[in-house]
Amino acid sequence: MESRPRVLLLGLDSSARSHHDVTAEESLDELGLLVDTWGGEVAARLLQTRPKPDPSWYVGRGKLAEAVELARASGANTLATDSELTPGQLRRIEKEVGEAGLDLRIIDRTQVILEIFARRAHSREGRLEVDLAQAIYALPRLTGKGLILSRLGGGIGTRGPGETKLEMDRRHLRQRIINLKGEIAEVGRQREVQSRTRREGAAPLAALVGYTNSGKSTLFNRLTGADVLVEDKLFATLDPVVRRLDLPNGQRVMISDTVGFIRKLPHNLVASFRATLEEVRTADVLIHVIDVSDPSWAEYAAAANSVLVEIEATSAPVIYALNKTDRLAGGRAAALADPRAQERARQSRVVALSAVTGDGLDELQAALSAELAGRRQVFTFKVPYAQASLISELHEKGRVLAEVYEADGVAVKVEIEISAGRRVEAALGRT
Ligand SMILES: Nc1nc2c(ncn2[C@@H]2O[C@H](COP(=O)(O)OP(=O)(O)OP(=O)(O)O)[C@@H](O)[C@H]2O)c(=O)[nH]1
Ligand SMILES: [Mg+2]
Repeated sequence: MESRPRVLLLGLDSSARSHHDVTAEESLDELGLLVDTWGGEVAARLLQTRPKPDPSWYVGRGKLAEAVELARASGANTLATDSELTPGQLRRIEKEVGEAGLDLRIIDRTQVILEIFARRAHSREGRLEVDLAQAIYALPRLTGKGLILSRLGGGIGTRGPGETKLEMDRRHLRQRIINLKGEIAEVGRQREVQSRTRREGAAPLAALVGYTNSGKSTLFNRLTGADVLVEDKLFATLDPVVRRLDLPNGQRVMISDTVGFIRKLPHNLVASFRATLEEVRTADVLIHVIDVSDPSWAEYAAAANSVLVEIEATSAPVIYALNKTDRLAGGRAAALADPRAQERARQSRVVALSAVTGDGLDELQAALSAELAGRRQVFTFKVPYAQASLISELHEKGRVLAEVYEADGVAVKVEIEISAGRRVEAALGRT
């Protein structure tokens, strides 16, 4: 087994932070969790306070020298920065570190996230999307050494006349990006056809969204009896799953679990995941899961919200699920009494629960029913015996309130989604 990389975390405390951001310390803590998920261990950490990043060096040049010494002293073999480095910053830092005679791999937050995703994505589409994001990230950072390309499985081919190694690598990588985009478009078309068939006339869709590690999969498993991987790591879930859930009032919904969001999510990755997150964008209701046991939960929720804005998933109503209340001294009541929760409750439904103990799950289901109720309506049909298959369809999709067998057919009173009811109406009208 390869030994775990020993990582020095390097971050910036800049006044450029917006007011709803977490502190630089918290951000560096999160980088530590990312590094842990990535497979490394934290050897040391260093923060510099400065108004904004140094355009050439990220931290100041003096601080970088300090980092190099700290890496040497703590036996680190990797240096991870808490923000994405520009290609220029990366090159200069690598050169400086090399001149100091230290064998230190430089990696930024973006690449840590990309490598976690690369290892954890299992679906074909997910893999293609990560490959694409990595290729786009790598293109301006090629050095001509061929290292990145061999890692990406490209770089085969011949050098054109008068072409340098670097130019050839760039050309191959550009071609790879074009190919990947083509493949993704193809897979996306297939998925769209499948999901359209699945959605047509089917139950409404509720999507679990929220910051990574907030407890979405735990809640998903609780609600649906599924067995999705739950881990105290970031990005345990990458590939979306959808399951059926029958609410206590008989309403059927589809519920989806998907990738968690994170602050500073690499932009390419958001772009590539837009398609996979289609479940989220087309959902009828979003359940925004929040780890309310973290004092800074409102900042995490805000970060998750900005990803929702970025993937254009803002039209569906949101139910806030304040999770992990078993960890709060005051339990669920304390979560609901929190002014930040009350502020949200003025606009949306807010429930407090614990996915682990199951407390408050009833409230969540009731909130879901209430949110979806508007989408249902009571219809009265007379179904001729020749079309009896419609009766079982009504039972399957709706809640049958009365059913009387008469001479010329079955009189059915049913509460059902308006769109499904309209379709049955049309089917009956056709005869
Ligand atoms: N105490 C407590 N822990 C919880 C609760 N819900 C989830 N957890 C824990 O939180 C961690 C993350 O849970 P997951 O369900 O994997 O979180 P997730 O939101 O799916 O995370 P990603 O898939 O990584 O985005 C696990 O260690 C869970 O056991 C809860 O209600 N109470
Ligand atoms: Mg998960």
